Amino acid sequence: MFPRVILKGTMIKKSQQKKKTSPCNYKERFFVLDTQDLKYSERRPGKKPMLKGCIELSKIKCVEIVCSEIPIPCNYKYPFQVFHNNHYLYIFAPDNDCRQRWVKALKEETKRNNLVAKYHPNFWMDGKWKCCQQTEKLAPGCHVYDPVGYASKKPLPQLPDPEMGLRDAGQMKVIALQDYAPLGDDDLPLHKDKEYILIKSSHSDWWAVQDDKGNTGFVPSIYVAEKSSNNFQRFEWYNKNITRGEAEVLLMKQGKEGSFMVRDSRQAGVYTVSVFTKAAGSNGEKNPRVKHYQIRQTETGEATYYLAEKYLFSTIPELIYYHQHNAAGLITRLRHPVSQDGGCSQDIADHSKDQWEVDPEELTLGQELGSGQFGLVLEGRWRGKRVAVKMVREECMSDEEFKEEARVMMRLSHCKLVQLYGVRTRCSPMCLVFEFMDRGGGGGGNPREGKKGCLSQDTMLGMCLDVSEGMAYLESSNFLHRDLAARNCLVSKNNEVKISDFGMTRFVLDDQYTSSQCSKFPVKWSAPEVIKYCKFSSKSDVWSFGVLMWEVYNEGRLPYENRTNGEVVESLNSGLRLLKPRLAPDAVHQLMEWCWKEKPEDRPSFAVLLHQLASLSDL
Ligand code: 4IP
Ligand code: ZN
Repeated sequence: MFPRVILKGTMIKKSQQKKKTSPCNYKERFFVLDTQDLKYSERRPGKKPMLKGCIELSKIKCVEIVCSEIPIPCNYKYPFQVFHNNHYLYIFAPDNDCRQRWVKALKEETKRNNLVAKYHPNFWMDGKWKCCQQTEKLAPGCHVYDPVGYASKKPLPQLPDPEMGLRDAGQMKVIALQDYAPLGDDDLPLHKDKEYILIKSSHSDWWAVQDDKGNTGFVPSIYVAEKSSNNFQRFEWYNKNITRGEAEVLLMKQGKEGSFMVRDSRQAGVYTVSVFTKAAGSNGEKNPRVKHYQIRQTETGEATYYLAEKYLFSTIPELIYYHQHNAAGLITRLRHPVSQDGGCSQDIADHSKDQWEVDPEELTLGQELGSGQFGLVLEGRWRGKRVAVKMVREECMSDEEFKEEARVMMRLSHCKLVQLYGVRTRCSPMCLVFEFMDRGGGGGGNPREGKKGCLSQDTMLGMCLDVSEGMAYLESSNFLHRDLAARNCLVSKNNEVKISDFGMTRFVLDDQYTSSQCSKFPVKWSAPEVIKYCKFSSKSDVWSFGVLMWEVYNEGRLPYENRTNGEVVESLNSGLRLLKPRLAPDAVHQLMEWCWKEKPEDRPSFAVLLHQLASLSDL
């Protein structure tokens, strides 16, 4: 019922400088982390502490230490970062232990969030990122983000014997798996992802290494890995001595969509990814099975590893990390690592269920309204309200994942979004209970169903405004739609539009729909970076919004009507775009073109689009 306190303590924070005019300062604050928020207050002698800031944990997208050579301008010297709501909060801990405690606890509480794939290991300073020199504060990160901090789970070994001298061991290179702050005078600090020369590895716990400035010292051997070899023993998804058959047994036993492991293939030096799926087989029937994919390697180049499709990576952990977030040709995303000894990691606590569980007694089902991505849609009644109930066919949806996310989705509430009221998971089939959209007598339609020539300029602009309003809300909530299109919007009888199915594509199990190379993928609504790298962002939603505006001003015509997906990709690559709809005023067409800029950062945000559309409607 009440949030539980996890950590508290005094640290220094840098002002987040949310506005251009915000001052840059460092203030001592009393921080409290509980199961819901990270709060900080000012302590005033003899008075109650005054709350200065509160960050909802669900809004946090990255927590990591900051590695920097710059002198720290305050008394506490161990910085870490919290990236949330598009702001970077830098906090300085008094010592390394304290910093590790906070980072670990914060990572633990946020690991199921919509996290960044990459982050910036160094500070944002004087208008640029010290790590990668990018000059946009919200530019994507330059280092792979580790949401759990696997390496840090391991305890440190006993300190090295000072008598143990440094001797030459050749020119083998190692890479730091994480930062290490020296404990003794003989140690060398490590900076994650930096290269070091290995000088001596005869002692198994402490290795002597040399950094790029020629400094030498000891570091814990578990904190570094040989550069060339595939050293990924430390990952819980890697099972060394396990056969194909044993892997199948273990994964079938888990029986969870997307349970996976990496194992040695029979061919020496080759690795295989084994993954469990319930998705329908080629005959359309539900078919629980384990699929095996060999990790392949190209002959040349820096990044050489790939799995199903040619997304190339320079290391296997990077490849696995990518496929943990993108199916990209696999039957399913790699969802739950399974290890020989530990079983499957992470299950959500049961108590969180009740918040969104719909009591079957309160729900009555009525006539059929249509069918959607996950199965039939029925009309229903729930707590005196008319509702739309989506029945979910089991093989269509990754239900465990969805249940985790339902909590977040129910918190999204806006008059331009079709509200999710709750989920019924305890009976089969699972069903999702949504707000009902009344369109006259019908069951709620979409903008494409309107009769040609019926829509006035005001109506069309109004529809675009409604959608931009809903999307601006999603954008500010850091939530991506990923499949914005007229078909996913509903129109009420007074032509008010609401957005539906936001975020739902993440739970679709049909590979034909989730891989950009496949037939059902909505290529015609997708930004180039989504087609090429499955890179979703608010700005890729903006691209889709441009296509939606085009649909509205063509009164529901299909974009690129007679062209195949392949042809569309080709013409986008050569810089061509959809043509100006006859009914669209120049100003509206200019907005569409703005949404279709090649580079995501050149496209407007939804906040800007909303503002622009609103000013057109005032004319
Ligand atoms: C304030 O400066 C404080 O540093 C605030 O921190 C900070 O808010 C403000 O940043 C900054 O303008 P002054 O006290 O000199 O006005 P605190 O609330 O801890 O005192 P953050 O957002 O960093 O907590 P802006 O960007 O919010 O203005
Ligand atoms: Zn960077």
